[in-house]
Amino acid sequence: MIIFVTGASAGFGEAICKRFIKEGHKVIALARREEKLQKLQKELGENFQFIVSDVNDIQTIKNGLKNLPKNFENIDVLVNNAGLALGLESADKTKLEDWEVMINTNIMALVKLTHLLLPEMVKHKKGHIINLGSIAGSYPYPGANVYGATKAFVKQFSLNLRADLYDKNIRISNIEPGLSGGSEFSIVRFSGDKLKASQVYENTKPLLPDDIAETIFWCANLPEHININRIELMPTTQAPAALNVAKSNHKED
Ligand code: 8X3
Repeated sequence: MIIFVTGASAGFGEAICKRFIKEGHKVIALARREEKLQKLQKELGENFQFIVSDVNDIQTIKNGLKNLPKNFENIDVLVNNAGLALGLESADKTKLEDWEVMINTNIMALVKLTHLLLPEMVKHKKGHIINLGSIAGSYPYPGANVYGATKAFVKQFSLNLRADLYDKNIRISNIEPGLSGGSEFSIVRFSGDKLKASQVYENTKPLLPDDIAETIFWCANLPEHININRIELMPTTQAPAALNVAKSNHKED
């Protein structure tokens, strides 16, 4: 198979690339950081090809796809992995630019890449789009505001794609992880504050990039007549069970 992975230079993306390469598949990795991609190619060999681009820069991506070796045509699986959370502040204290960046990456880039690659998949009557959602798309929590909303979009977009494609042999899956460590996710969320990021995982056992890669690999390798619509996965140390109620000392009028 040929797998196109966005956000491929670290974390989930890197683990996904390695998982597929290990079984002899071909990977097209998309990321901005060229040195990281070059290093991965040295490690993983010629089955690992890459495109250096921002995930939103469709023209550069199109050119990159044209310049790949011939045997990297006809993408079987698109893994829309690139995404980020910025900040954990209450909605009234966030920066509008942070919201815009999350919407542009988590929604717009995913939509643009899907729009770019889906027609070819339909033409070949074969393809699988695997999106990286989040439990934040189903469960609200303080500070998730726009991040959670972008992931709710990804969930519903995935289900709606199924509605259009069920008779075209195209599979669509949304992978929705909970607390996940071992990636740059929290470092990015807290603007590079490594201490704050590490405290998120202190004294607990989060999911790791290899867990997500394994889930995606399984999903993509099931017999073609099986479509996994959604997978919600959490570490055993997490549960969706907090319903907060604010109390105040105000007397009733
Ligand atoms: C990552 C999971 O719980 O940080 O999307 O929102 S969470």
